[in-house]
Amino acid sequence: MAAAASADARRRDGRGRGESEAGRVVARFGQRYIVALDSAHVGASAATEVDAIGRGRRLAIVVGDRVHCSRERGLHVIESVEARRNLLFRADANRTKPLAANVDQIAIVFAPQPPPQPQFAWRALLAAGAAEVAPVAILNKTDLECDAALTQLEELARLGARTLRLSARTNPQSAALQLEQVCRDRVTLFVGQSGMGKSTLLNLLIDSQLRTGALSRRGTHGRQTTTATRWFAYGPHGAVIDSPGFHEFGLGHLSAPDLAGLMPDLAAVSQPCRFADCQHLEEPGCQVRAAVARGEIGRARYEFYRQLLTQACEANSLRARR
Ligand SMILES: Nc1nc2c(ncn2[C@@H]2O[C@H](COP(=O)(O)OP(=O)(O)OP(=O)(O)O)[C@@H](O)[C@H]2O)c(=O)[nH]1
Ligand SMILES: [Mg+2]
Ligand SMILES: [Zn+2]
Repeated sequence: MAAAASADARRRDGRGRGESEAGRVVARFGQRYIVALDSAHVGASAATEVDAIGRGRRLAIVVGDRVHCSRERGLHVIESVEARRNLLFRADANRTKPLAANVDQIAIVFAPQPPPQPQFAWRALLAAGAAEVAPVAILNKTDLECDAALTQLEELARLGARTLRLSARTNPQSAALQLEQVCRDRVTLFVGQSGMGKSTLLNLLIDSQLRTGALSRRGTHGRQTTTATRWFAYGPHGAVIDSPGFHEFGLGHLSAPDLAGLMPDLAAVSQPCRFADCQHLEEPGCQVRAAVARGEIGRARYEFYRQLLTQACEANSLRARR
């Protein structure tokens, strides 16, 4: 069975570069990748994870990609990337970078300490909506005083996220059980600002011991403990992905009209605006602004929408100029 499966996974590479093996990109370090060859799922041996490079710099390769590799002088070379189901982006200063591909759900991890930015979770919810993946909001460190964080968790539930309250430190067994139920048979991308406990939570689920803040504080200079996104097979059908803490999801690929549709509180306004193409800015007869004035939509959420709209317009005009 195993031999047949791996023989199936091999095929002649169309460019005549010899045997081609299918696999999954599980990590990326600059221009180098780690690929778990499909044979790894059968034997579950670490030896079937191989180092690889991409064929040419133009081939965009992301953690989570399904790829086909050839072998050249002992080195695996990624020749092609299969079409992705979805792709998520993170944003740094002025650049947007791919984060991971082919995920089923996003686990947004936050905690009372370090103080979370509400906009991180808001942006994550939009990114999830745009990629058509389910959001799960996880409040970790419930052993700390967490009234404000609980309020945020309730808000995220109203905005459509499934929610969990966990303490990896004081109640690891319950945390593991709840995570297992959420992550089983699915591909779950764990995201959140640095120090929220993503790696600590993942250590409850998988065999590898990921570095966490407490273990590696000595000797590290940066603020992030996890430095690279990493895919781990979880059971026969699922995977969990650890990612380094980052500030925000990249949403520049969304068009202005998409934004309000992806915010459930704005989309829920029952009356249509006077103009069908209303951007909910200064237009007369805007029902979104009316709902803000009545207190049905929070001012912070509306300001967040305006900020995203400005960013989307800037990204669009940048694209148009290229
Ligand atoms: N009090 C408390 N501390 C926790 C809990 N879970 C994790 N921590 C601590 O929070 C710190 C950060 O944990 P990490 O798992 O490294 O956080 P991370 O989100 O992976 O951080 P980055 O890799 O930098 O993005 C460590 O000191 C953990 O021991 C918890 O449930 N309660
Ligand atoms: Mg980490
Ligand atoms: Zn409007």
